[in-house]
Amino acid sequence: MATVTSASVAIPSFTGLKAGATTRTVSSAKVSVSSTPMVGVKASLKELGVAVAATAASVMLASNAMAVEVLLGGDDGSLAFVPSAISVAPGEKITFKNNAGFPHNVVFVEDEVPEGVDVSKISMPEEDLLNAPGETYTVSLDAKGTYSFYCSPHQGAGMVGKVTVN
Ligand SMILES: [Cu+2]
Repeated sequence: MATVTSASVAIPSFTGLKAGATTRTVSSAKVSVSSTPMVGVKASLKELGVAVAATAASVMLASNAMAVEVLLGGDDGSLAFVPSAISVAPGEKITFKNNAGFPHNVVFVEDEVPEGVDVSKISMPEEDLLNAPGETYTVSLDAKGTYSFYCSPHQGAGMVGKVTVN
């Protein structure tokens, strides 16, 4: 379901954590710790809903049918997914491409995906990173609904995004 096109590199500190705790436990802890600062980001994303919908529509028109590309890092050096909100059809390919400010990764939030979706099957491992320019991570989502995701190195800087499958 999810593929990384080229080798990614592990952060040594995370490798150490894995020895004493399961990956799932580490991941859950990170999500709950960061949930409070993310509230502001979510609110502002909602306010931008109209503009974001227009952006997503133009992205779909500009790219091949059944494929959407999201840049990791803005051309201006901003730590963001560009665009940060997209809409796709079930099964449509979403390709995240390293653009600037890397390393980046793509991790889906456990309690912010449709019910029954296993985030470990659609996320990159938190300790894996896309390090080189143009590296990609491609995923397709089958269950309809809204999914939240973030880049683990830059989540604190607001590098979060949303995809709606409909
Ligand atoms: Cu990032």
